[in-house]
Amino acid sequence: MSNHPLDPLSAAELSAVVDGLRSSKALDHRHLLSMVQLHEPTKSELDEWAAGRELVRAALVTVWNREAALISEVVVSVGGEVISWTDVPGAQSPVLAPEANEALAAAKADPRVAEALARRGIASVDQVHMETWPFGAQIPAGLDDGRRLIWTPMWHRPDEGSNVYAHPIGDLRVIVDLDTSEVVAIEEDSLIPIPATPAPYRARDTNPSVALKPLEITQPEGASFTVDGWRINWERWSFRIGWCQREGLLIHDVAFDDNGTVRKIARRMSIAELVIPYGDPSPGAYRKNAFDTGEFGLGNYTNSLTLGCDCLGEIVYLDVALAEADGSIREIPNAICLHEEDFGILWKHTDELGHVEVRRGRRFVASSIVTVNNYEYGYFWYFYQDGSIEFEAKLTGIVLTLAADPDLDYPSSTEIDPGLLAPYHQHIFSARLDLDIDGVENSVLEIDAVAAPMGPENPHGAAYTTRSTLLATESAAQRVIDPFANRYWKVVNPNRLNHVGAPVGYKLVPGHTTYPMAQRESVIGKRAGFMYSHLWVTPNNEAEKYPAGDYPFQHEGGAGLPEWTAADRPLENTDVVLWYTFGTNHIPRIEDWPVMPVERVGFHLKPVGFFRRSPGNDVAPSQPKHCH
Ligand SMILES: [Cu+2]
Repeated sequence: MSNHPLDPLSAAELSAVVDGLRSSKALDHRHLLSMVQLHEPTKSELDEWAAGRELVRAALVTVWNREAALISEVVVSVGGEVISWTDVPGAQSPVLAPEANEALAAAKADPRVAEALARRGIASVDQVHMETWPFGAQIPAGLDDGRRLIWTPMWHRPDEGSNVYAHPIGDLRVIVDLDTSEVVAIEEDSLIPIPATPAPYRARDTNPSVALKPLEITQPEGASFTVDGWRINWERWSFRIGWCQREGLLIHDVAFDDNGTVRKIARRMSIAELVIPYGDPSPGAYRKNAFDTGEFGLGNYTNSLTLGCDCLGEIVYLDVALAEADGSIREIPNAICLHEEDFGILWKHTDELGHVEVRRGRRFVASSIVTVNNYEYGYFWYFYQDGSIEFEAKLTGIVLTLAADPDLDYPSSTEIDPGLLAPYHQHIFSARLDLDIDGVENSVLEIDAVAAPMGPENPHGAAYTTRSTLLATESAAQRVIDPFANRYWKVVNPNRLNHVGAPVGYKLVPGHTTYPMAQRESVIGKRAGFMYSHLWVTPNNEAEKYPAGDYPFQHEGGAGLPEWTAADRPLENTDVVLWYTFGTNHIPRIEDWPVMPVERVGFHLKPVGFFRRSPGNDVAPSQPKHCH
């Protein structure tokens, strides 16, 4: 049994939940498990639990009835007792692995597909890599009758171990009904040559020769953090690691020990959605607008990490477990990597007498990597000795590819090898940040730097000040970045003043980000409406977890943040949640091929008036043998 209500569900608990559902006869051959997540306690339930009240630990099981085309949300205790059953009419299940496999098998078994491949010089469907993609755009006329459909981009695999993405089959796609595994359409365009330039990247094939001397990270006295179940203590930080089949890595209950006073900073932080809109209108590209979190369950694709490769140094790994759609339990060893790393100097000053003070900085890293088809996403949470927190997504893997019709122009793609295109696209993340700065009641301010025109207020022309605007309602709190104004957003606790009488706070500092290129009235624009503001603020509601709604698959759009915030709830001095949209506009480079070097996007959370001094000044100097 678990020792904390926020611990991820263990393999044993998941088994008991599935067994309980089966023995209650609630589940039969018609059902698949879309998602099994911890039924997270609310803030008040957690407070009651901390005060000694008993709390029923339970799973939230999303069940898909394939015959009735019905989603049900079922709360099942980890003892296997069904607590509640709620149907969600109209909701559609994300793509589930058994369905995807059956759909691929149906596509590959269809003789028309084999014939079409033969016309392209491919003798066997075994030499073809097909993927199942949701319709991220209009479903073809005649097929748009509410069925759950996927389509199959495909690539030729000339040899075992070939990089298939070098060989897209640009003129053939199969559309399959996910629930019945019926091939409902084969889309065959006029022949486009299959790009032929191989793009190997396995060491076996490339014999890479650029090598450096060994770099060993050793911590002879051990690491400076402790892991107690899922709770981490490092330096003055404490927090809990969470994990979920949908969002993957989560962070709970972040606090900082400020000279003996443990001060709350965040209750729950996650990357609640990731959507990748594609910008090439070509037949093989325009529908590739996938919600990797909401339509697939990002956590399902979590890698098992390896020491010395994925992570270096004194590592502690955490294992996770998940329930597959058929109710079997899968464990992922080494799913989450915990370690600390040197991060250069924390601060330094040489004074007028020549005296030097310098501190080396270190950071704690909690990370996890997923592989979703062609792409890898690393989620890295960093905790620093100056009281700041950073999230960084590391994007790597292989860009999606298209075959070029020699008679056409492709203004929305990069040609990376002759006839081989990488379409323009954006990776857009949504962070859900339930911050609790010294308590749950907080307000959010937007801070802009502003310069007055030359005149009595600005006689020398160089004066500037800051303008602080309270984001008092949900409609007022839908904001975009403004680098020219050095804009940031500050979460303050108006009930807690610092030593100079200002409310204590943390600021959200935007990093590199992007703005959606898809039109708002497009299918993806409607479905991912959250993309059109970098910041949203909502009053905390534990039922509001996913910015594009709980069920984005084939959704008509408008769900999630646009829907909730239409209520225009007040936000002042209340329990607020910040939603930060960030990402990158990926105009593929030839140098992103064949495997893209890591691209980084993210944001910082930094204390502003939260501490009395820089917490970095409490950091002791390095020992002399380590600092000559
Ligand atoms: Cu990309």
